[in-house]
Amino acid sequence: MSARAPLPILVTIPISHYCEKARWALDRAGVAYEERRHLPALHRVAVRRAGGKLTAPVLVCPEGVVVRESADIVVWADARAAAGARMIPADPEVAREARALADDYDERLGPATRLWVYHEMFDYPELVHGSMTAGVPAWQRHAFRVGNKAIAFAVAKVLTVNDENAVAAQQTFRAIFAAVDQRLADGREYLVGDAFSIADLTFAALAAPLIAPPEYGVRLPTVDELPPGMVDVVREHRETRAGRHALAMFATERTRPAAPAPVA
Ligand SMILES: N[C@@H](CCC(=O)N[C@@H](CS)C(=O)NCC(=O)O)C(=O)O
Repeated sequence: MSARAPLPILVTIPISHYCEKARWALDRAGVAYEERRHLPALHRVAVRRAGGKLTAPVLVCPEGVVVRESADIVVWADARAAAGARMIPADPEVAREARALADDYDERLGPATRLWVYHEMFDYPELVHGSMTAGVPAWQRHAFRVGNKAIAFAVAKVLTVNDENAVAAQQTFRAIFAAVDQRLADGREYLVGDAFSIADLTFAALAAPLIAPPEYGVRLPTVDELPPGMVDVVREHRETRAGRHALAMFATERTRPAAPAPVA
């Protein structure tokens, strides 16, 4: 009887939208992996041990390769995907356009939605308790119960979460949504070319805090559960063309995992 081959390990912060992007790409490619989940701030030890720098996700492949950026994890997964599940378009010109859009969402949309959500959720730890702690080791679940304020302060300091930056973040994501709205105005089904690509995946994953998709890899608060400062903004963004596109990508393209349950 042969032993099961070791699986790639994905080190994550379960609620993180960059980590959702990596899970989505691996799930879509049908790659089985083991997810090791950690609380923000506490993730740094695991990320460093895995050979990463400071941020999650990090993918550690059985052959020793370490992939430290979510965009590179998408490329790694894409190389293992069946023809109908590819995320990098075959045509080099289309691929260039899709990757340029994805890079822009990585640089501007992801940080903006994250900062805004941390700002709005700061006083509501009980709302994110489930998504923050889903699948993390038991001692971290306990740490969140007793130390969620300290963790929130640490994250707020690293990300410079304050009122002024929350306003700027909202301007950034509104501008990106407006540009995506415009791109989709001709009725196209996908952001680039005629198939789902890294551009749709990256936009939808990093827009998730503004659209609360039910298919997200961990359970997010529903729209009706959101705090007062968020609910109207989320309702508004779900109704935009860009928001509807992101919701549709989650509904139709967010393949469920081939992976075993996360290891606690
Ligand atoms: N460019 C990175 C960004 C990832 C990122 O910012 N991850 C966040 C979680 S949403 C993180 O680990 N932040 C914690 C920290 O910087 O300490 C990628 O695409 O993988």
